[in-house]
Amino acid sequence: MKRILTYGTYDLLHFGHINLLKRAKELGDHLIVGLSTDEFNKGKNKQAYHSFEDRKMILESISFVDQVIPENSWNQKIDDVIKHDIDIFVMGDDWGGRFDFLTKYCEVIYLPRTIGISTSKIKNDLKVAENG
Ligand code: C2G
Repeated sequence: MKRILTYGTYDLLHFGHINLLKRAKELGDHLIVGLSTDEFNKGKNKQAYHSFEDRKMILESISFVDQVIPENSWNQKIDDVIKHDIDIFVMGDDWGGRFDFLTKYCEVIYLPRTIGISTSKIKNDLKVAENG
């Protein structure tokens, strides 16, 4: 039973997010997502469109997401890896190297980001479309 952990804001869910979660789940049997709280997002200079509760409900509806836990600090990853008995920590490679400190506790894999999509691109494209 391989247990996988990843983190993110997952706002305005798009195919880049789904590609990441799908590939993460394919690495094991149980996928846990640490979902950034609205408070934590402030620290990431992100203002999510959907609230934490709504983003959580959306993620929980994805068949290959097994569990969603709150991410409310940069410093919870080691505790989460230990507490949830994680075998593999996965992030998109825009985070390449940033979480190598976790290699003491579990395998760390950075997966290639999906090119051409992001939540900020969606927001910008909608703004341009609206302004004509
Ligand atoms: N992602 C991706 N391809 C995209 C967009 C996002 O693979 N086109 C991946 C990111 O690399 C990340 C995950 O999808 O692994 C979630 O992305 P965000 O919601 O933007 O999360 P982020 O703000 O990067 O938060 O502690 C870690 C942070 O909470 C990560």
